Amino acid sequence: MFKRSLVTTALPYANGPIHIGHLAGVYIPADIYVRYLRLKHVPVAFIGGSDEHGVPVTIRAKQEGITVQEVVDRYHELIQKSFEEFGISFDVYGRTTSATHHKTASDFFRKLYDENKLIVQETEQFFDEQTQEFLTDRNIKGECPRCHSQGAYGDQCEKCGATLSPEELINPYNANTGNPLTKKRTSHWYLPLDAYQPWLEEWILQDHKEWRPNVYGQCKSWLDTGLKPRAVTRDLSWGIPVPVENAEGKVLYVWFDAPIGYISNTKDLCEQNPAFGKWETWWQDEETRLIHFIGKDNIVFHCIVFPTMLKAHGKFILPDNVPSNEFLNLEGDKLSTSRNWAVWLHEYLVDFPNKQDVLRYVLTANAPETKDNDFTWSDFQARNNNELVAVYGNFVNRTLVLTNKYFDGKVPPLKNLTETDKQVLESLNEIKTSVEALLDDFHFRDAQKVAMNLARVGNKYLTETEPWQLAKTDMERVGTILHVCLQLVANLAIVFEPFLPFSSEKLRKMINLSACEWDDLGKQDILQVGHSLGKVALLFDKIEDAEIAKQLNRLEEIKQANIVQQEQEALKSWQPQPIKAPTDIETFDKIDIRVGKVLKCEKVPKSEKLLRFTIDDGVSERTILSGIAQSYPNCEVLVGKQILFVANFPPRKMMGIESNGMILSVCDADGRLVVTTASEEVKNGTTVG
Ligand code: B3M
Ligand code: ZN
Repeated sequence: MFKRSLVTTALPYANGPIHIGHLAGVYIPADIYVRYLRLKHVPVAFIGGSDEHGVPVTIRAKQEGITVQEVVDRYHELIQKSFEEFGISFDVYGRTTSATHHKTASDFFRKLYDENKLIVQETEQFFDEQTQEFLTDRNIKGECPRCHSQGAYGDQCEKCGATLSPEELINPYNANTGNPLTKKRTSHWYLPLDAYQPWLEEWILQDHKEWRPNVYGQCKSWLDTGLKPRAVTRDLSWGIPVPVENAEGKVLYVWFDAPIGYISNTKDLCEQNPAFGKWETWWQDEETRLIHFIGKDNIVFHCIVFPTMLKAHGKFILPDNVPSNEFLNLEGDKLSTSRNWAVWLHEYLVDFPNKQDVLRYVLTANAPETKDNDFTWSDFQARNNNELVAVYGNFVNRTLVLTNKYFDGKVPPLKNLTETDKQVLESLNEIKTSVEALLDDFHFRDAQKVAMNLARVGNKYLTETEPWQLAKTDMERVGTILHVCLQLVANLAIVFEPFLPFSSEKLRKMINLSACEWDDLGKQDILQVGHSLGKVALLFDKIEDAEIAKQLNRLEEIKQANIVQQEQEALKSWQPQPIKAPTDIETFDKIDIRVGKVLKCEKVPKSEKLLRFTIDDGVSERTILSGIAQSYPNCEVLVGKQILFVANFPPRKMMGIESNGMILSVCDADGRLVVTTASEEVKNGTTVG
């Protein structure tokens, strides 16, 4: 079987900081897994790095008015620091702008090219005549054909989540300049995925039935649809130049070079640290188990495209598993870097210093392993206060404080076990096998739950046996109870080590347990009688309501800012409606449009949209309802103004009020409705025509 594990995590684009979605979806599960393997003494290489090519970084450079190199330098450093701070224990964290990577990716392409494993195809692509550049999906924006929001990207609408192609966008334009686009022919190299379809079907659908249902299902649906050749080059200036003749202005497609980054970064690791041996052992020896941790939007690349590249190349092993999570939402909305809808790791640590493990705990407890999940600040607070503080921390603290108080901080002897004591100790029997079985299957949530249940058992035992009461009469009994509790505490320090490494280290110091031996997990005698404890401190602290309110306020401000931004987006791409089909003057004449004066204007109670107008129509007063309330939050300003209205529509009841006519208004580019009027004061009741 396998002798070693090579664990990779998706390379985040160096176009912005890292948020909780990244952590929950990829890096925490991968880190738990790797820490667990290390504790079991399985040789492992944990590979991470930044993805510094592709369009996202170039867009960021344009937005910030700095060079692309400056963007990737800035964010690579920030991302790497965040990972370190949260204890993501990479053996190497590389970058795809490194010399090693450029050479590795170039050579990879060149080998496929030389062996005729790639094909050339000419297609039409969107082109900006003014800037003389081809536009990739992410650089094209327009109106979403599904939800009709403005500013949808050529590959995806961030508003409704639809996957799009730029052809589908209504009024596509260059996202950076706002220029309209034309089509132009260009040729590219393609990986003929279709040629590998039969092999992929066997390798995935037959040989990897154990993959998570979401991963297996997505692969199956791609394969059922039928694979097509995929372009592996692009017309761009930022990236790895295509290493063949007559390819000026073309670079490797980011999704071609980025996964090769796993190989390049492994090369750098082995170069820097001889303990890891030769990189070829990690990538070319069948006894290495390759595991890719990714988010669900990366499944096709890691299960179909990259394996096909590896297969075509011929010298590499293939992934054995690709544990992929679904998405984490934030307070009910999709996380988004561009809309700043996120909890950024570097900001989190400013507000919650030293609380890395709280976030690790909550994100694992609520991990989107089988379906999309929601992160809410109230759940964060509840899990901290009710689980980490009230169960785990409380149990540990009571145990250690009582041991200090009654036994001078030394492990007391175990005497005359009762049935309860035995039952509690027996709960240790299963812990190792059950946590291991879950972790081996990538069920991190459930594994952490098992660990937490051990703390629950301890907490309940302590509460029920009340050693502080017994201390008045039976010190031997108190000693036995605390002895049992201390063994649980030691087990907790071990079992939580992969999940909550900072707290486990802190706890090990408190109980004076120098090394964490996974093999000790489940043992009832980890701490010997007479063993001295260390200094006791609180393992977790309560999080107050005010801290949560602060976070919710911040999100509310972001929401408001996004609304403003979306309005500006809409203005940028606004175009007049096409002229309607021809009609005639007779048809127009049938509509009786008149001038009237607003005598009263008020909001209709319980309606968000309706305003109730009382109009002087020149003959009498009439009531007209109009759905423009959102455009006139201070509708009194309309009183005294003249407006235009349709006078001969039949009466219509809305919200129990009869409306006699229709107020005419125009819709501005940002969606605001503006009432119309004659350019000078005229008699009420005069007609338009
Ligand atoms: N940078 C996309 C992403 O961050 C991409 C992953 C590359 S993994 C080889 O979702
Ligand atoms: Zn949409």
